Amino acid sequence: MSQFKYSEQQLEKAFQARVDAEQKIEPKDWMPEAYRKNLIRQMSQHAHSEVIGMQPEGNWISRAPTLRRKMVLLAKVQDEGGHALYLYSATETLGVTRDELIEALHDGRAKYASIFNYPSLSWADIGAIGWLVDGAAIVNQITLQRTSYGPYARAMVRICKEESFHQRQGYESLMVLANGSPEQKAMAQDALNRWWWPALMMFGPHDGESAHSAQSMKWKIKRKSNDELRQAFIDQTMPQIEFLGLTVPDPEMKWNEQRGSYDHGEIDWDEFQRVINGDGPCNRDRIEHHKKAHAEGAWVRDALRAYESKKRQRLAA
Ligand code: FAQ
Repeated sequence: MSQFKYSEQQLEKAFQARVDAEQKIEPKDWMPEAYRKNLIRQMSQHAHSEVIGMQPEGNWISRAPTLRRKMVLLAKVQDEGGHALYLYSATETLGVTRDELIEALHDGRAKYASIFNYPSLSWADIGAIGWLVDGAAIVNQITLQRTSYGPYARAMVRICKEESFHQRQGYESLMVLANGSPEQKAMAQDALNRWWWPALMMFGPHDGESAHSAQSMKWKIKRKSNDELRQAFIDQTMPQIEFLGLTVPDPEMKWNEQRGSYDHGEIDWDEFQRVINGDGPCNRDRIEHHKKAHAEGAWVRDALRAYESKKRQRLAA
């Protein structure tokens, strides 16, 4: 079928019909330019989040309390780098280069998850990141396994399996602290106090304030709304907090019998806006660190390119 025979409107109608019929959109299929751009935005920001997310955890690799914990943490941080690779590769299928994506991260045009702009101050934070941050990420990513763009959906299937291990190891690590000495239990509570609200912010603004949601839901890029996902995360995490014997840092948190769900206090949206606009506790450090690591890795990229070009020359000869 030649697309030149059809008007833009007809193509858009056929595209929406495919999306509505739950057919996956693949890289070479026709797609509205705004769909492509929106996907590049969301997927690249997701990739950047994975890679910047390595920093707060990387901070504790050399200080992990036991060899076992160190091995698990190393494996987890490596997994996050792997997730970024799947996601950057999937984004590149939309006709954008890795260099362009990194440039947008470095000059502040592309965001990454707000949560990674908070510092990891104690060993308990590593458990809290696995339990709450990966836990929140999974709630969202499970729904993204059914996103309409094929390469993104397939990347999510593998990522979710790995994130599930991350979440469990985080919870197990916090369980040890919560059942340990009074000092250890206090560390676990302190970590929960500092990571709880930022974890809720990961789901983005309220649905009414969410700029992209309506269109993204229509195109089935997003399958559930920001508020729905946040509520699902709260409902699944509250019993886990109770099981640990810790207290959620939200005096308004209350089980609502009628709704079969928890009511909770309001997020500090001013803080959220500050953090996503570059003014959180660690934004500058995170980007500076990434720029430095990227510059230091230039020789690896050069070597790979030289090797590729030699290989091509040999093949051509
Ligand atoms: N942080 O209109 P919406 C992980 C921005 S992976 C920063 O609602 P949308 C694994 C948003 O970009 C975590 N910015 O946007 C791990 C937009 O600005 P823009 C990452 C945020 O896209 C664990 C504006 O606000 N996961 O943690 C945030 O429809 C441990 C308006 O918002 C994903 O990226 C935020 N929290 O919904 C790694 C999942 N929220 O772009 C290491 C895929 C909103 O116009 C260690 N992404 N903004 O400049 C999504 O599902 C969506 O993009 C949302 C936001 C739900 C994040």
